[in-house]
Amino acid sequence: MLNSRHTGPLALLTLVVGAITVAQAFVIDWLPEQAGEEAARIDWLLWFMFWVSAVFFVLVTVVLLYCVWAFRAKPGDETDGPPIHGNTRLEVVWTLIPAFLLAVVVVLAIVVLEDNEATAADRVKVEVIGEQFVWRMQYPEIGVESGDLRIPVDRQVELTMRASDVIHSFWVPAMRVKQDVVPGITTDLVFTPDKVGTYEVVCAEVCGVGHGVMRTRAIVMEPDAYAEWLAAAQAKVRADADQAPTAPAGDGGGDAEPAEEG
Ligand SMILES: [Cu+2]
Repeated sequence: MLNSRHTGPLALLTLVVGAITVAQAFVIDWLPEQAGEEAARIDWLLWFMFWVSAVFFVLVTVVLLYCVWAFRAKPGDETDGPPIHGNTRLEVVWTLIPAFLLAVVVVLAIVVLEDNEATAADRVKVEVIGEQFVWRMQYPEIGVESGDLRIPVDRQVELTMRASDVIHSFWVPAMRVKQDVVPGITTDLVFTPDKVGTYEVVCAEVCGVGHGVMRTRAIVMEPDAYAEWLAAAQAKVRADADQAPTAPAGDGGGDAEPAEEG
């Protein structure tokens, strides 16, 4: 059992390692800003797992460091340690505790994912095509295509995603959502932006030499501004269609051929 001469140094070491662990969690700004409803839930789960891990990290580190120092061999001591076969009670305890914690995390993760993936009736639907090395956003109901993802604030977005060549991954760090985009199948991603602004969209699956530049923007707009943009984009599509019926629709990225005038 723990000898009283160990308690002082152990307590001190626990304070030091604990303080460093807690400090780095607060001093360093680990996560990007949150811009969607899902982000708070994901971050809550992340920090929950962090703090549980932190407790055990401190415990294990303190015991390890202290044992290395307190029970080191004396110079010239060449003897073996006592023969220990095992300790059933200890092994049961150190199996049950992690198993319990893992079960808790699994349940919490299921709850968070259920919440994050629940769809709202009035969601905005956008189709996303991933191809080496661009993202194309299509608004099928109105025939608009855009290089940026433009979406209204405080309304859920559902992305229906396809890849035209290799596997990509659609990632919006500020929304804390990421989903693979895979040739031959359709994948979905839902999120609810709750802050107006421009956020990065990143391809998170190595997809070829241009993978690093396969980025675009998610532009979260006030509902009025979004409606205006949508109307303008739609008007442009109609005007283009009147002039050249086969011209690709779009704003940014889509209109490679100059429209024929006159
Ligand atoms: Cu990619």
